[in-house]
Amino acid sequence: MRTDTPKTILLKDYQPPKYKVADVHLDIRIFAGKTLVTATTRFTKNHDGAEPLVLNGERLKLVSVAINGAATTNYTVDDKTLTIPHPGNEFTTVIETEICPEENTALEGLYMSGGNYCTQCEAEGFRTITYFPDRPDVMTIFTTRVEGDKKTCPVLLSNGNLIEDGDCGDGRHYAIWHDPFPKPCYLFALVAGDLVHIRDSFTTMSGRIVDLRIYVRAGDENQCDWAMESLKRSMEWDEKTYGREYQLDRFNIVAVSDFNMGAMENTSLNIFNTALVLARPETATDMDFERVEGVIAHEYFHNWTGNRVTCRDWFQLSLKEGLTVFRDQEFTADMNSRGVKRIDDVVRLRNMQFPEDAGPMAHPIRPDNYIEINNFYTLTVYEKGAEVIRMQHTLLGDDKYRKATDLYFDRYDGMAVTCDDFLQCMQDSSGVDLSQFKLWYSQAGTPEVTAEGHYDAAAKTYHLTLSQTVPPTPGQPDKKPMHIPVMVGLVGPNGHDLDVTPPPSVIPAKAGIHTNQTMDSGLRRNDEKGVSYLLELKDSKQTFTFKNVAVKPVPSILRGFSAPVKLHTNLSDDDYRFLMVHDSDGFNRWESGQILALRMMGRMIDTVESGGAAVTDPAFIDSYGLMLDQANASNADRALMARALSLPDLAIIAQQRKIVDPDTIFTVRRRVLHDLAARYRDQIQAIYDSCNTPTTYSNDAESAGRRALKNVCLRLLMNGPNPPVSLARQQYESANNMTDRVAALSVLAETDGADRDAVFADFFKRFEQYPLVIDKWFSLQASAPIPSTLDRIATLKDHPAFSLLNPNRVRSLFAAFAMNNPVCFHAKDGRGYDILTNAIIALNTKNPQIAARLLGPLREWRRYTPDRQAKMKAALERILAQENLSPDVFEIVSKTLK
Ligand code: 0A1
Ligand code: ZN
Repeated sequence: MRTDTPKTILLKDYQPPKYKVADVHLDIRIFAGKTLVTATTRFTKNHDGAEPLVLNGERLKLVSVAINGAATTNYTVDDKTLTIPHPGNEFTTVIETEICPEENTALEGLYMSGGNYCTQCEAEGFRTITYFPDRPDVMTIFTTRVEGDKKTCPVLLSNGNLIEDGDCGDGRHYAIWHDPFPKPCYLFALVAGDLVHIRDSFTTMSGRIVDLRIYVRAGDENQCDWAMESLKRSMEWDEKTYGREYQLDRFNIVAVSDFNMGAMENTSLNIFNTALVLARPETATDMDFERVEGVIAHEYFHNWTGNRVTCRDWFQLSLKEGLTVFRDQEFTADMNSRGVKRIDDVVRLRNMQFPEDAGPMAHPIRPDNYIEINNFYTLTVYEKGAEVIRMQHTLLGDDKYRKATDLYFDRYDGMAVTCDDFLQCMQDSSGVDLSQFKLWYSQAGTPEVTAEGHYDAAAKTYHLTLSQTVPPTPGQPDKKPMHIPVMVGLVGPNGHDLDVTPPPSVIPAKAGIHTNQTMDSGLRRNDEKGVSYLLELKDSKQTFTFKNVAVKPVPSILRGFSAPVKLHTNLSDDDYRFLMVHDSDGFNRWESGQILALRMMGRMIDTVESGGAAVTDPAFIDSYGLMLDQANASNADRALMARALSLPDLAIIAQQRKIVDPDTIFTVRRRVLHDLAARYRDQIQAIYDSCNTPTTYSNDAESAGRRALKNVCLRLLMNGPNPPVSLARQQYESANNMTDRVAALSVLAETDGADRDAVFADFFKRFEQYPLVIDKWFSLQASAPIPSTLDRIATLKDHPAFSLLNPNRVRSLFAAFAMNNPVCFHAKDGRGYDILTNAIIALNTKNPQIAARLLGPLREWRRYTPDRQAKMKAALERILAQENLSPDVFEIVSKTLK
C-alpha cells in the first residue's frame, strides 16, 4: 500500500512561469546503454522578485551544471526538481545529464522500440530527458544536435528543418535540426535508428514545397501509401476549410511498434503507433483504413490547433484535443459518408464517454484537478470536447465559425492560451452570446433532455416543451441549466418535413444550413426535402411554439445529434417506426431504429429478471423487415444500412439498466438476433449474396459499404438456426482482403469446434510476420463470448508472441477481453476480474499509463449485480494494497473506490 498520497494539482493554483526561455540548444549523444544530454538554455526572468529557478527533472543522472559559462554547485536536486537560487534576470545554464533509454519500459521520454530510439514527451516526458521548465506555457525555439552510431542509427531526426549534418569521424555521425516556431517541450521529438522511408511532396496554397516522409522499419515501406495519401488530403483540406497552411520545409512521420497511445503531433516529426500508419488491404480492415486516415489528419491538424497555438496548462487540454477531434471528424465526414461518420462517432461517444461521465471519474472537459495528467487523456476531454466545439459550430453557422477560427489563429499564433480564450474569439467574432454555453467546460455529467410535443389542431400550432437536468457528479452535486442546441424537424404524415412558422428568433435551417455543414466547401449534403429548426434550450424548461402547422407532425428531435445529451421523448413506437422510414435526417432515421430495439430489449430484460421468458416483439420483427427491404434496394446506402441493421451494443443496453446483469443482456440480445435471422434467413442470405459479388478488391466507399453490409448479414446468419459455418469458413479462405477475412474469423471465434481451431491456426501462420495482424488474432479470441475464452486467455498470456511490454499486444488481449467481452469478463466466479487485476498489477511498475488505462472496465463496479459488485470491489482493493503503486494507478483506483 502507498503510504504517501501523491499531490493533487489544481487549476485554481495556476501561476505564470517565473522564468521564460529565449531558446534552447540540445546536444543529444546516443551510445549503447547510455545517452548524454547537454541542454544550453537562455532564461529571462518573468517576475519582479528574486525567486529561484525551479526546473523539472525525473529519473535523470545529473552530471554537471554551469551558469553563464562557470561550473556551479550552488543548486539543490531532489527526485523531481533541480533548484538554482535566483540566478539573475538573464542567464544561460548548461546542464549535462545521463539517461538510459534502453531501460525505459514506461515509454515516456526517450525510449527504445524495435531497436530504434524515439521520444514521447506529452504530457510530462521531457523532464525525463533533461532538466527544464516542463510546462506548456514555456514556449521556445529548439535547436537539436543528435549524434549516434552510423550503423545502428543511420537516421537522425528531430523537429523543424535540417540545417546541418555530418560525420564525426569515429563511426559516428550527427544531424542538427532547427525549429523556427516557438513550442513547449512536450512537442519536442527525436528519432534515431535504422529506418527506411517513403517520400512525396505537397505544394501549399502559397506555393511552398514541403518534403513529406514516412519512416518505418525495413520491410514495412509497402504499407505506407495510404498514410501518405491521407496526409496530402489533410494538408489540402486544412487549407480549404480553415485557411491553414503548413510553413516548414519538412513533415516527417515515424511509425513505431511500441507506443502508449495512437500517435503524437510533435512539430514536423509526428510519431505514430504503427497501427495508425501501416495499411494494406491484405492486412488492414476498412475500419483500420479509416482510422489511419483520421489519425494522420488529427496529428497534422494539431500543427495549428495545438502546436502554433498551444495550451496554457494541462487543464486546457481540450482546447487542442476537442478542437482537433472535431476537425478530424469533419475531415473524415468530407472524405467519406457524412451520415455514417456521425453515427459511428455518436456510437463511440455513447459506448465509452457516457459511462465515463456517469462514473466515479466523471470530470468536465476542462478538469479542475488531477493527480496524474496522463489519466486525463480521456474520452471526455477528446470526444465530448469535440461535441462542445461542434455545438459552437452549430450555434454560429459555417461562416461565422470560420471567421471566429481565423480570429483565434490571428490573435494567438505562437501563444499558450485557455479554453476561455477560444470561446472569447467565438463570441467576439460572431456576436453570439456564449456566456451560458461556457458551462459545458466546467460542468461534468451528460445532460438529460426531455421533449414533449403537443399539437393544437384548432390553432394549427405545435408546442414542443423541452426540459433539462444535469446529473450530479463527484464534487459537483448541483448543476445549472446548460445552453443546448436542439435541432428539430416536424415531419408531416406524407413523410416530408413541414415548412412552418418557427418560434420567434429561430431561423429555419433548410437543406442543411446549420445541419451537416461542410463549412466553406459549398457542399450541402442534407436531403433536399429537409427543414430543420435550431432551438436553443437555456432554461430548465422551455416551450417552443410553431405556427401554421397544417397537420399533426411527428417531431424529429436532436437531428444530427446536435448536442451530447440523453434524450427522452413521449413518442410512441409507432412514431419511431414512422421516423425510421421517413425522417429526412439520416442520423435520426438510424436512431429511431435503435430506440425501437432498445425499448424492446429493455422490456425483454425486465421480463427475464422477473422470472419470465423473453419474446421478441413481432412488431419489431416486422419493422426490421422494412429495413431489410431498404438494404436490398439496388440504390441502398449500404454502409448506412449496415449500421441500421445492427442492434445496439451490449454496453449501450447496459446503460439503460439500473443494475447490470451482463448474462441477461447478452441472452436477450442473442434471442433477438436469432429470431430475426430465423424469420428473414432468405432475405439476409440474398443481401449477403448481392454484396458478395466476386470482384477484384477496391477500397472505395461503395465497396467498403458492400463489405460492411455483407458482414453484418454473415453475423446475423451465424446467430440464427443452423449457423452456416461452412459459409463463414469459405469466406475466410477465399477473402482477398482483411475486412472479409477478419469478419469471418470473428464469427467463427464464437463457435467451438474444428473449423474454429483450423482458421485460427491458419491465420497465425499466414500473418506471423505482421504484428498488427497478430494483435487481431489475440483480440478476436479474447473477445469471443464463449465459456472457453477464460481458459484460453490463461494460455494466450503465456504465448511466445505475447508481451506485457508492448502496449498494442496488451490492449489486444486484456483490453479486448475486459471491454468487448462483458459476458466472460463478468463471469460469476470472478475469474475475469482476476485476469485483469493480475495484468494491472504486473504493469503498474513497468508501464503505469497502460496499467491505469486497463482500470476502465472496473470503474462502474457499483452498477453490477451484488455478487459481481463485491468481487470487483475486492479486485480494486487488491490493487490499492500493492506496494509501489504508481500515481497513475493510485489516482484511478482511489477515486473509483471513493
Ligand atoms: N496528443 C496526442 C495523443 C497523446 C497523448 C498523450 C500521450 O502520452 C501520454 C501520447 C499521445 C494526440 O492527441 O494525438
Ligand atoms: Zn490530439
